[in-house]
Amino acid sequence: MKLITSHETADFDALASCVALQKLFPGSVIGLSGGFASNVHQYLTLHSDRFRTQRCQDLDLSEVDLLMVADVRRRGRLAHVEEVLGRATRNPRSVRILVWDHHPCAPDDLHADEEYVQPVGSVTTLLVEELRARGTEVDREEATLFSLGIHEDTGSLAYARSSSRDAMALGWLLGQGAQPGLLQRFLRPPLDALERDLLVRLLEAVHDVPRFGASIGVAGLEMAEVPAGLARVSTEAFRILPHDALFCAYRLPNGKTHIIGRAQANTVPVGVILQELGGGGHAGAGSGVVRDLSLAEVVSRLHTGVERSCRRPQVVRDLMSSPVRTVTPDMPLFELAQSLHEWGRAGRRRRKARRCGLTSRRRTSPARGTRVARGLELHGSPRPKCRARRAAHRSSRSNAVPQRGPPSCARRPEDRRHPFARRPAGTSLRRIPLLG
Ligand SMILES: [Mn+2]
Repeated sequence: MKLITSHETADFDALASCVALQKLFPGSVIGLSGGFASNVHQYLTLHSDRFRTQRCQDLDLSEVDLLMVADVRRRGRLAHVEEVLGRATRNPRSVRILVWDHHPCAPDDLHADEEYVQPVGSVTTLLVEELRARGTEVDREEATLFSLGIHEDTGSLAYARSSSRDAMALGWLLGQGAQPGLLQRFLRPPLDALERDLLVRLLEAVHDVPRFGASIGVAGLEMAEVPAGLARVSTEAFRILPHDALFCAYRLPNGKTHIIGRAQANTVPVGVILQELGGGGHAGAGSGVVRDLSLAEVVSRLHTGVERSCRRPQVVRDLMSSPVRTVTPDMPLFELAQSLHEWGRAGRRRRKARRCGLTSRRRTSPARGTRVARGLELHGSPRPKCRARRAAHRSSRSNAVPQRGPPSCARRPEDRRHPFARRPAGTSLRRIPLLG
């Protein structure tokens, strides 16, 4: 038997890629775990006669000699075909395994005979490209289902992992008669009453991860009953909340905890964090199921995963030095320079009447102090910004100074004795009279 399968809780990308594989391998059977995302379940209720899937537990898996796996290659997410995988490990000749996937590598990846793994937004894209290359006919229903797969996994080409190949596959499918009117109905169906209640509870339960502030949120909920669309409710909460990433843990009455993670592009590696809890996914979206842990333990493990995988955002305090020291405007510069040296600080607040400002060790350095003492404060000739103008300015100054400048000012003996000559009391920094 040729068996096609995908991950548990099949989404549209999983179903579409299985159907596309069945076209490439006529006579094969689609066997899944039996769990579907709510919108896929709704779609199959209407199209079960057109796209037939079976539950693996209803199939005789001992007859499988070719196993084709789409949209997943992690063994942990393929418990429903563990019998076949175990047989392949013990006796590799008894079964061939082929894999089509677009997820990043994980430690428990299958060792397949052939692997077709490409970094595209949706694995359906890879199979649509193959169908197109072989000139296989695709009817309207198939084109619509394949479009649903690509749209769902790429967020209608809005997710960061979307590629031009996904867009080209969608364009080709439209040409084959895909019905865009059905996309909205199945991709973003309205929430039902149970899901709306859950959304309200979820929004109230979200708390910020300490040290990460409002950028990462975690929520843990005990569930008395399970609405169908946990993933949809989590996505909706993520859309409403201001967080860059959101992790929702739902502890079900059967003791399992479902975790769903969502993140903005290039912020939090959701897939990596959920991998540590036995789940998986991409940088922007992932999920997992945890058994044998209380809700508090799951939430604590999520916090630990975030701490380990994310860098805390820098805050203003990281750049500030403390304690803040102030000086009075009438403090002589040489005293300030000495204090700065003692404090080991480069910058200092400078109070001037009612205004506050900053001064620095550089501004009170001996060289500058000498210039101040000599009355050569820069307000007379500001330094030109452009390099060429600076060179011209330097040469004009080097020519002009010998004739123009008072020869005595640089040679005053008290200047040499102490570079920070005390300026007369009552004069401000910008009103130093020329000495000499
Ligand atoms: Mn996928």
